[in-house]
Amino acid sequence: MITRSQPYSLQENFEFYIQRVNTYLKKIMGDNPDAPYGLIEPMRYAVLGPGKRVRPLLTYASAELFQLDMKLADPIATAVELVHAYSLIHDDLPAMDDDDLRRGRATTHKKFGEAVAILTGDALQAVAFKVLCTDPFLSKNPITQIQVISLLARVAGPSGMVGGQLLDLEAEGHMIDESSLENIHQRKTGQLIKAAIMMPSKLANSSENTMENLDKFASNIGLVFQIMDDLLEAEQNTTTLGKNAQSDIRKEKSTYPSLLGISETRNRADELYEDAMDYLESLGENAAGLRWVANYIIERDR
Ligand code: GRG
Repeated sequence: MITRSQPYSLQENFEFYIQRVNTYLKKIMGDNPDAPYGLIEPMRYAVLGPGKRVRPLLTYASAELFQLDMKLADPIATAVELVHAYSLIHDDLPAMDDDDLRRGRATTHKKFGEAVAILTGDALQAVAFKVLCTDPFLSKNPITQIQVISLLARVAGPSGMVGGQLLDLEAEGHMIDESSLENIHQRKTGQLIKAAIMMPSKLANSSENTMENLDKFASNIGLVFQIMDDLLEAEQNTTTLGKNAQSDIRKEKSTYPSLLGISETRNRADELYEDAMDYLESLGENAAGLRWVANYIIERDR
């Protein structure tokens, strides 16, 4: 029988979950005994910095929806954050977005050098998959464990995040239409966010209807996340964001604000958010955590 082992619901105490994933991330960072210190230090720097932990929060909220034991959610939340941390390191590299500020601090390549930053990203991606493959709780059901691992591999790979990054690079300096931009955003950002929500569903016996509604919610909220990222970058200052505002303009990237203007972009995010909320409607009270994180995503200021 699967039980809840956490004392709080997410919407009542999201900080509990942030602490929970941070504890797990710290433990995992200390769990590479043969790795050179020259790699451990930048790995810790990139992972344990002050990120918002939105993806882990979505994983825990989704686990709440399915009333899963949170011990099953820990490795998923950790793995998704490790893949995210790796993608930020590589995204900031000179060959990519060439940014020097991330989470209010020097980017990993600025602090440790470019070669070490590349290797740090590579190492984090491998550690993410090691966590999922070796976790004792997930390993109790190898079939669902493989489903979780496959989903993360798919969204992180050439059809997902890496493919999205390539399309994003190719689009620099060109004006693209809204559907091409949505395709890039979904691959580059949306799919990992969606996976953070859908991976716990692989461990639950849920109806087709629940899965369909959750899937649509997850697609919408993944896109809302990146549209809000575009909007914040256009409107917010560098200090609040902890990364360079206006970086998209410098790179001549198409963004929702550059295509639609600020107020239409806000409307688009609101519409997608409202639809996302409608999809959650049928999922009942246990979806309260997902509602809370979705609301945070659209209300956030950084
Ligand atoms: C293999 C060369 C190579 C690249 C990997 C870099 C990459 C593929 C993909 C980049 C995907 C990417 C970084 C998308 C941006 C997503 C985004 C909005 C990041 C910011 O997320 P937040 O706001 O950050 O959650 P914090 O710092 O709070 O964790």
